[in-house]
Amino acid sequence: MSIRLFNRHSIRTHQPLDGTWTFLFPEDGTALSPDATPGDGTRALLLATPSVWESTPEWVDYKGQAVAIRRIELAETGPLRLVFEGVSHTCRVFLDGAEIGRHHNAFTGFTIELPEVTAGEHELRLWISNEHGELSALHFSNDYYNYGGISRPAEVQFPRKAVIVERIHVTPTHSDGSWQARAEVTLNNFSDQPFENLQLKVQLAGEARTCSLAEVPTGESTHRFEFTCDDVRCWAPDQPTLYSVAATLSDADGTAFDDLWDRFGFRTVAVEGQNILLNGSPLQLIGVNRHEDHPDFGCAIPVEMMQRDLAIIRELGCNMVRTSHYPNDRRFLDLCDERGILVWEESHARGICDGNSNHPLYVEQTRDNTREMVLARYNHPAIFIWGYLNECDAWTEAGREAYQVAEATIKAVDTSRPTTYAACHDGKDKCQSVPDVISWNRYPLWYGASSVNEDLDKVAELMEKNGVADKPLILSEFGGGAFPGYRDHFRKAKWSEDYQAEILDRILTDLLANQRVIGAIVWQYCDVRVDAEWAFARPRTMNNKGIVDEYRRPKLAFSVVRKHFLEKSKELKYGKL
Ligand code: ADA
Repeated sequence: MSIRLFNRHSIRTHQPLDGTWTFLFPEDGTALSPDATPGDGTRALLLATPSVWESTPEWVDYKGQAVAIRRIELAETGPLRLVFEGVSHTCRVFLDGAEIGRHHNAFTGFTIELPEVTAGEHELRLWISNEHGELSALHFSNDYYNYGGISRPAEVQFPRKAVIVERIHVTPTHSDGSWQARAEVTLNNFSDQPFENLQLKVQLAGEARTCSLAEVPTGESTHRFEFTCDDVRCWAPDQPTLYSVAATLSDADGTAFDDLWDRFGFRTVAVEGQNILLNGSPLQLIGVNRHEDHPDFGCAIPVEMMQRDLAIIRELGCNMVRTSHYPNDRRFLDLCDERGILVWEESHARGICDGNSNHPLYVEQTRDNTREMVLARYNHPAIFIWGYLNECDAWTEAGREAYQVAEATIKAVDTSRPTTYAACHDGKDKCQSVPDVISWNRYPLWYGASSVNEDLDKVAELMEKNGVADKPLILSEFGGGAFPGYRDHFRKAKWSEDYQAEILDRILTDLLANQRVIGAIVWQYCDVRVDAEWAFARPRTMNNKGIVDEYRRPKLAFSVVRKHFLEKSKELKYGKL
């Protein structure tokens, strides 16, 4: 399995780390030492990855620690790089018993570089925990489920030297009738010595630039290249044209020894007054909130299922998807780039308030997760906005700090896209001046009796009071629950498919006619598993507000939303530059 949907290297060799790992679980309790061995107080399970252990009947409810073991082979002594796109949710990595890395958070990837590993077989071990508590401020008992396992693809790379192309960030701009692109190439020298006399070549949309590097110091170093690009087509939802960028490292004699390829699109995003402009023209967003969740796969959604989700989302008439409430698998973002589906990509957080925001790691983990999201996902043209801290404590000291840190972390890496967060705490919210775009989660006719127009009046009042009335406004969540198959045409009781369909009809009729709101994002695409502690308000221990159920079978509301979105789509026009 490939960690992306296109080739990223023609020189650097790599092998998937997917396939069978031996997972060990404790016989009793939930604690397990990283050096646990089969049989010694443990129970073993062969698990093909990417996957989550909840996809097996025996471990379907397990919250605890596990150890995953497999062997890797090196044909020659040399540098080694391990790439994990997502381990859920906290892990420590060991090679031949020695700890070589750690990572927190299921939804961002991490890498481990070793300058020299000897040829032959080695044991790779991951200690993994999906527990709630001291390890994580962001993964706790929530309105979605925190799974355990190697949930996204992984690979081992064999760089020829201990200096590699780490990443390329491409920023397209448009002026005087032509496209320009800035490529920032970051090198990673993971040895303890500088490398001397190297060459770095960048190819972008058919143009090439080369520079000589007298010295590449230890750690990361970044080099900038500017391109003017004639005869390129812009990326737009109805014309999702993608281009390649590649960076190649060579010795002074021109022998190439490392490369990295990525994809990007020529398009601009800007905020102007109450609008978000894509290629200079105002965007109107119609979409769904989607969790990565499926009864058979947990959060480890196979690429075939991602394609199916996007086909259903397209069929619904959407032009965007919000990755509520965490950074999504990059293969999903690749699919969105290719299909022209706009993405609100969000760093990991949902409802961190009251007790949860006292966690000592809250701000630090928010910063790390947000930074990892932006660094790894910078080039996706489909991402038009970064989100963070959905419904968190925007009124406490810790909360305000987290909001400011998330915003600053994004802007330190990327000023080419706007930012937002989904608010819900009415008069208490004190962070509305922080993001570029205002978003509100409202549940008219579900949690309250008010109509969407009454709710929008309330939002307008809050925006005025907070001094943000001139910013763009998105309704980032609205909807209601329906127990799949429960029909109640006459009474239309709460939890019936009929009631859900009716309220979405009423909400969308008013919302899509409202000129002030530039985005309508239904909560939510599909029903999802939630933590057992949420069962009191969540029949089936599922969040049942999906307009398709957990197996993607449409509820009555599906055709209602589709009717409104298809009608609205007729008005949509996308700017081209
Ligand atoms: C919130 C939250 C969602 C979900 C929703 C609901 O707005 O952002 O994650 O919990 O409420 O279903 O009540």
